[in-house]
Parts: sequence; C-alpha cells; structure tokens
Amino acid sequence: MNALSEPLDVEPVVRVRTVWISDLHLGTPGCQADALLDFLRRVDCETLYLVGDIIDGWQLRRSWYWPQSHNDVVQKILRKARKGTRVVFIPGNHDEFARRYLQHSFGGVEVLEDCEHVTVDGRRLWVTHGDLFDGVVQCAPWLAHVGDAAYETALRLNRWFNAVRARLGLPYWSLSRYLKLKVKRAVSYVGDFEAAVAREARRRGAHGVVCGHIHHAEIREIDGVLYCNDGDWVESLTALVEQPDGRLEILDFATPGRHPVRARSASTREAVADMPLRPEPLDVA
Ligand SMILES: [Mn+2]
Repeated sequence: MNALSEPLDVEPVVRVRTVWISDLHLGTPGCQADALLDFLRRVDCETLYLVGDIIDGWQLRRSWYWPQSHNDVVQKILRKARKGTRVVFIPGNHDEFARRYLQHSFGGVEVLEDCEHVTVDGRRLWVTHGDLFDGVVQCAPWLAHVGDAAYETALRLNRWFNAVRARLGLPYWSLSRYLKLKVKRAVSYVGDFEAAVAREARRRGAHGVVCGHIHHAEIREIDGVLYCNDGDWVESLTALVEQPDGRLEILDFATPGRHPVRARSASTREAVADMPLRPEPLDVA
C-alpha cells in the first residue's frame, strides 16, 4: 500500500507514551517495511525515538535499493512529526553519515548523538544506538563490514529457504537469527555488549539504557541498571514502548499467527491484546 492509498483519517488504535525503534535498515531488501508501516499506522505516541541504523548507508553505497514501501515509511514518520509527535533520530553505525548533522532538525526530526528520556514515573533512561560498545565495530571495522556482507547473504539464503518451506507448507524459520544467536552467544558477544552498555549507563548516573544495534530485543536488569533493547525490523520485528503508566514493554510482530490484524474498528483494549507482548528474552536454542 503506498502513501496515496492510505485512508486520510486512520484512527491509531494503540496509544502509548513513547516508542523506540531501531535497525530498520531502510535501503536493504532485508527491511520488512510493510510490517513496519503497519505498526507505525496503528501506534500513536508522544515521542518516537529512531535509535539508529534507520537508513542503511553501507548497503546503499554497495547497491541502490529503494522501493516505494521504504519511501512510505519515511513519509509516515515525517507525517507523525508534522502531527505533533516529537521525533528524535539517534544515528547508528550504518547511518553514521547523519552524525554530521547532530543538533539539527529536518522536517521536525531532531538529530541527536544520544539523549536522556525520563519516564512518566521518573526513571532516567540513556538512549543510544550502542555501536560504540561493540568490540567488533570499534576494534576491527573491516570485520564489521565483512560480517555485514555475510549477514546479507544469510538473509538472502533465508528468503530462498523459506520460500521452499512455504511451498511445502512448513512454517517460517529464521536461519540467520539461529546462526547469529548461536555464534554470538558462543563468543559471549551479546553478553559483553549488554554489560558494557549497562556499565556506561550507570557511569552516567542513569537508571537504565535503551539501545539497539544487536538486533535482539530485551528488557532486563544488569547490575541494578535497566537494560532495554528495542530489537530490529529486519527479522525480529520488535519495538520498545512506554505505556501511559510508565511500564516498558516489547511489542513483537514476528510471532507466527500473531501478526496484528487490521484493527481499525477494534477498541484500544482489543488492539493492545492483539499486539503480542514479549517481556522475556528470546529462547532460540
Ligand atoms: Mn548498528
């Protein structure tokens, strides 16, 4: 569906105080723009944080990929900014080109290096993409680029593999999520990253941190610091939200069969019930 065919007054069915999304990777075939667009249409918030890797400059430099649906996502975000949502863009490593425009505002979107968010119940959360705490990105940038190309290949294989599975009537299975968690867990990559980000949040005197980067949504406490990761829109299709009472939750759109239906006429309560919540970490063996 493109922007023109969008009904003029779509009533957002889920109202939250804050939304954090990251790792959209617009400009790559991996970005699940339709699901993202669906999410953006049905959620209404006071503040929307775009926590990095929104537009994938690394991939666009390799080969240009920009379908209409990716335009629609950008339009939808700009429209929210026009309609009064505060939109903050915190660049990540894949859109580091935007770090040249820190403290500037484009179409109502503020570009910041990082920032502090205060929840309605007074908790101070440091918001950052997180790549500065990724040992690979910092110490071996060439390896990060090799890993990125390998990741893209794995995603391509995965699309082909699942097309075959779908034809055989089998459910979706994520090869790269499986590989990533297996490999990265094995080298304690994820754990090191999480601990480093939490440590820095504590050093800054924050109650918690919100980040992205590792494509793994999570809410948990690490040494007294609340660690929140909003996941990604390549595979896990997750967002972090702050409910009106200050509760933080992960909305998960990837759970098979739980994809939110078009709920324009449903009540807020039903719509919220329809958005599966996953406060616990992923369990992928
Ligand atoms: Mn990143």
